[in-house]
Amino acid sequence: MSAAGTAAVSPELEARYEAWRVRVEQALDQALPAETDWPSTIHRALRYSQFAGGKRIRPLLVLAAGEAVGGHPDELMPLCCAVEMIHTYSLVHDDLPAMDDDDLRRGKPTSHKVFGEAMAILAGDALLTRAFHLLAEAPRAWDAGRLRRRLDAMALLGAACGTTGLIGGQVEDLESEGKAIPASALERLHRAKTGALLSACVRGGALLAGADEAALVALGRFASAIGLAFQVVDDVLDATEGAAQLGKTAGKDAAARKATYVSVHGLDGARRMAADLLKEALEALEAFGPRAEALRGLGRLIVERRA
Ligand code: GRG
Repeated sequence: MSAAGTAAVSPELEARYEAWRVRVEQALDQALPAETDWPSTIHRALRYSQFAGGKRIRPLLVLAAGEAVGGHPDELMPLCCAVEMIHTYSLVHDDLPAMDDDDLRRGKPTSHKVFGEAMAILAGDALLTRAFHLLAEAPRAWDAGRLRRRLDAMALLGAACGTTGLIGGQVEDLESEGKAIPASALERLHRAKTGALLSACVRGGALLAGADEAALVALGRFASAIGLAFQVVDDVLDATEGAAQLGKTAGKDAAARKATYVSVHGLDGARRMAADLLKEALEALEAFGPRAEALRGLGRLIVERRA
């Protein structure tokens, strides 16, 4: 994640994130079929969106959460790829004419603009399918404990993507367009649409790294606060930044008369909420000491980002 214009994290920490990003890019490249593999159109389409940029915040959360409880990045790489594939699928489908109808994503024309609607739908489906396929490819030699952790992480991720998570949030988002909804409904929507997957990254990374119950509870508190803060900041950015900065159409929420943290709480109110959520998130990490430094930095970047 670029922290351009902010001093949210030290140059050393930013260099560590960059090294993690490189590993994630390589793992994603290996996990997806080559463009030339049959049937090449769908492979070109899914690679187009998967490698269109993006801050890779979700895999970084997986790795940082794993590190906070003493995990090794190799064990976490399949989950890193899976969450980024799922995230990309959700963006490809969200941009479709039947949903947000957007032309620009990550600074490039959206998938359906380049490959057509049918191929964009299939590219999203393929990324979602590959995410769970990859996680199911656990080596036969693994012991029962390791397999159990992988299965638990898959279940956690499945729940985060389902009708009470990502999809549920998207349903409520579509149904609430043009309506005034109470602050509690807005929070539920955002916790499902954005928070659930972010939370699954943190809890899933910690779980795979062998976290105990107390650590999982504390990291769950961090994830819950940071998951909501992410969307509060997204609403602020949609209202304050331009398309060149965001890499997507700006001001869409207001144009679609969507309830957002800015429309419900005002710009200053939304900014205050994001700062309070960051404080809450950082408090949840107090017991982890220096091992949670990468996670703390991601919390700060999420709240202080400009794109
Ligand atoms: C279609 C099932 C389905 C769900 C769509 C992801 C989503 C739900 C909608 C996209 C619009 C939106 C504002 C989603 C909230 C999550 C969000 C802010 C996504 C953008 O995430 P970033 O900033 O994007 O991490 P990059 O491009 O950096 O990966």
